[in-house]
Amino acid sequence: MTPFKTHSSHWGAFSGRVQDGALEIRPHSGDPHPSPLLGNLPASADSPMRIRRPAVRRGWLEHGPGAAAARGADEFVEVEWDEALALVAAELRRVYDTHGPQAVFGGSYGWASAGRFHHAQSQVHRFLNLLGGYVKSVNTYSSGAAMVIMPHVLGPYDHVERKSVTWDAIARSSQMVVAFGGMAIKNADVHGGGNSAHIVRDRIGSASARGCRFILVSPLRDDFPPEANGEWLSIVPGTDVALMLGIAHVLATELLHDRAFLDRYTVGYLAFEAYLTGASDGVEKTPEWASALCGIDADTIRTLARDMARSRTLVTVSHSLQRADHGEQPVWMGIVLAAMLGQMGLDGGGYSYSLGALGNTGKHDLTVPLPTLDQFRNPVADFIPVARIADMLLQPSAPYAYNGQARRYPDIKLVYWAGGNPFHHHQDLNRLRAAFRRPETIIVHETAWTSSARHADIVLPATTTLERDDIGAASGDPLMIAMKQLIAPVGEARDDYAIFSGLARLLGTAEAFTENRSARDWLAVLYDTTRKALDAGGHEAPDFETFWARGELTLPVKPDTGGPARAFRDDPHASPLATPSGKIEIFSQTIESFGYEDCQGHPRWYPPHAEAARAGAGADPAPLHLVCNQPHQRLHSQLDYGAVSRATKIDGREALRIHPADAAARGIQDGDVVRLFNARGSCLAAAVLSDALRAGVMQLATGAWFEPHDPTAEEATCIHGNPNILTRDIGTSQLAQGCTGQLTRVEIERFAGTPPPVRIFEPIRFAHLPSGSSLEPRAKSSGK
Ligand SMILES: Nc1nc2c(c(=O)[nH]1)N[C@H]1C(S)=C(S)[C@@H](COP(=O)(O)OP(=O)(O)OC[C@H]3O[C@@H](n4cnc5c(=O)[nH]c(N)nc54)[C@H](O)[C@@H]3O)O[C@H]1N2
Ligand SMILES: Nc1nc2c(c(=O)[nH]1)N[C@H]1C(S)=C(S)[C@@H](COP(=O)(O)OP(=O)(O)OC[C@H]3O[C@@H](n4cnc5c(=O)[nH]c(N)nc54)[C@H](O)[C@@H]3O)O[C@H]1N2
Ligand SMILES: [Mo]
Repeated sequence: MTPFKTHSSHWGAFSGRVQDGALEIRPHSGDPHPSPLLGNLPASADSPMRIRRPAVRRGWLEHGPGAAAARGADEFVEVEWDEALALVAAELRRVYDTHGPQAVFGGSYGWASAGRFHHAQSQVHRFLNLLGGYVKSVNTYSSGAAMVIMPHVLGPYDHVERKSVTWDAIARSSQMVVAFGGMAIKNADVHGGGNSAHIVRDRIGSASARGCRFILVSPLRDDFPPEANGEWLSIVPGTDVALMLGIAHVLATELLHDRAFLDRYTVGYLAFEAYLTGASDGVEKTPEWASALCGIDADTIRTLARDMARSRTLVTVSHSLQRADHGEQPVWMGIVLAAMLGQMGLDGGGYSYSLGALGNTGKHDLTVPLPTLDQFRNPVADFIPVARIADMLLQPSAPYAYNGQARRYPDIKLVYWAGGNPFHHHQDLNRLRAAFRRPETIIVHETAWTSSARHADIVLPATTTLERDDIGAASGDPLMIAMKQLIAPVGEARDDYAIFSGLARLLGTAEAFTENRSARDWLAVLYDTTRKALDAGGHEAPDFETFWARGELTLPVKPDTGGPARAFRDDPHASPLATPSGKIEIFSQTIESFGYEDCQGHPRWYPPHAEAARAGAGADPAPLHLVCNQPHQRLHSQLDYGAVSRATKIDGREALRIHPADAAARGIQDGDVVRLFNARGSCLAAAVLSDALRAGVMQLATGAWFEPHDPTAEEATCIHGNPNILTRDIGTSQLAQGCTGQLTRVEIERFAGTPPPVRIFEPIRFAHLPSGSSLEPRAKSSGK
């Protein structure tokens, strides 16, 4: 019998072994609710989707670097590693020498895999920094709007709003949790870097058993676990700010708001109240006004407001709410609502951003630092807000606004991606396809033939964590795990570290990049940061070999003291917020001074953008809301070819949930293949009728691998069911320029005729160049 070895992943800690040729996985014994997503993992060992050898796009081999309409439609040619590394090194040298580091985009956004050393982003950034740097990206697709507005109004992101409220406090003290966007249990299944104990379900269950009410504000009924015994307020997507304003109006007019708290801890309430009452714009934000927008009746809003004022109430705002038009507003308005209730800093009350979206948020902080690879300094100052990638590639040097700055897009010649899938994460994929035709060269390290790999020029096969040793650790997770290699590298796949080391040797930066250490040497070196801190804190601090042999180590956590919100409440002078005023900014002079019409001095209701007309659509070109949320069956696009994800497909197609009334109006039945379309594109999916949705709302999770029916078409249809062919590629506002992919509007019809079969998971067919043809790229073309 092969022994089990410890390992970890974004879905949780586990141990694994190969038995009779098959990978067997057993969740960590200490995990009360292991994630079903672990079931996708075995596919990464032997799927035909794994990239087995380096491959180069045929057109790039034949014509050299340059803008290329064929990207995404061309064939690939498999090459030897030596050849691939030589091509990449020569191309990097050419671009750095001719155009400088500001022509290289190395943002490389994405989740990659757990593991502190083989973390793809750290590796690619360290590597590119030694070559002279790269244009980076700032903020995330997760919380692009929140990360920019928070520092203006509440303090640095990930400080007050995510460090103050724990699950223990909720289980102990909350009487009401009003969750805008819910706390879908599927989301807490994952945490970047690891999640060794899935506790959210139990904590919600014990709070509920104690009598805490959980109010779900969402267009979907299943955005709470059953343990919450939740009360569902079925809201029109994109209208939470209107509902919050309606609640605030009741609090203000019935004098249920905490004036003493507002005076002591906030600035600008009166300017906001003038908006609430209509004194400043002529529109009173009554519950009736709110109801007409958000679809929740006025009396329910009134009762909710009164209940919130009389209970120990926690307001939570999900990531999803701000991944939409004017996404800054619900984040800010949620803070204002909580401030009016006056409970910030009280046990189980106040405000928490994105609680429930990731498994470790709301757990206790660690007291020791985690092992972290130094990425060195990036000499290039230029950056883009992460979701502006297509704008950047399509409009070099075009001006844009961001957080008070007047900026211009850089002119990018080379794109380097390791550990992310832009053809998963970005919006309006037809526009992204056009953008990806522009650079001279695109290099991707991938484990699998994702759509991003298929749109690259040079694809280098990376190992997954199963094929290497690493250290698993994540913020908020007390277990550090020895991630031991479980299987041999698949095909000729190499670790990202080995790939970059090979390139660094050709480019003369090997000594600095590797510091003459093997991967195993690095693990011991990185581990030592944590070991030293443990030792200094008087904790057990085993040496690396002891940790490795044991397989895991429990790290110390901070006590539950109420975090920065409690400190601020206890003494706002000694522990001010890191905002310009040191207080909660209900009115922000800084934001007002930017002069943006789409994000002004205090939170407001901004109507959503209208949809453009499209041929074939009725009077309203896109009458239905489409919620494009996170998938329960996988993490983003990762392992969409795994068993758990594929079991949820219908004839290989992604399932779309539609309300029975909307289906009936269009003659759509359960299991039908449907076509969704709007002004940007179209996709097929398989209809599932469900009354867990508000009528007028459909839901298609992200992550089905993009499969264009005709990869050469100007406007491609995705026949697999990727919603990002439909979403809009615009920023949240000029303030944050965040991703707005969560919501879009569409029309839907039954697909007439025989639907094309989904073939995205069939093995790639490689081209074979005629013998004697040179692998050296010919004379390079002129570029754009
Ligand atoms: N419409 C819409 N779009 C969205 C969202 C939405 O709500 N709606 N949500 C957004 C959010 S919040 C996020 S975070 C993004 C997620 O977007 P991404 O993080 O880009 O998505 P992943 O599928 O996790 O991509 C990670 C990639 O890294 C690869 N990988 C894994 N391990 C390794 C490794 O060791 N080395 C290398 N080289 N590669 C590796 C995987 O195969 C995978 O392709 O999507 C965003 N997109
Ligand atoms: N299983 C799984 N878990 C994940 C991920 C994954 O890919 N798979 N991704 C992880 C990542 S990277 C992130 S950033 C987090 C994201 O965390 P979130 O952004 O919070 O997650 P989503 O599932 O996209 O959205 C949560 C819910 O918000 C609701 N919602 C959508 N629009 C509105 C609206 O306008 N108003 C209201 N009130 N509700 C609305 C939807 O019904 C949706 O189910 O999830 C993490 N967890
Ligand atoms: Mo995310």
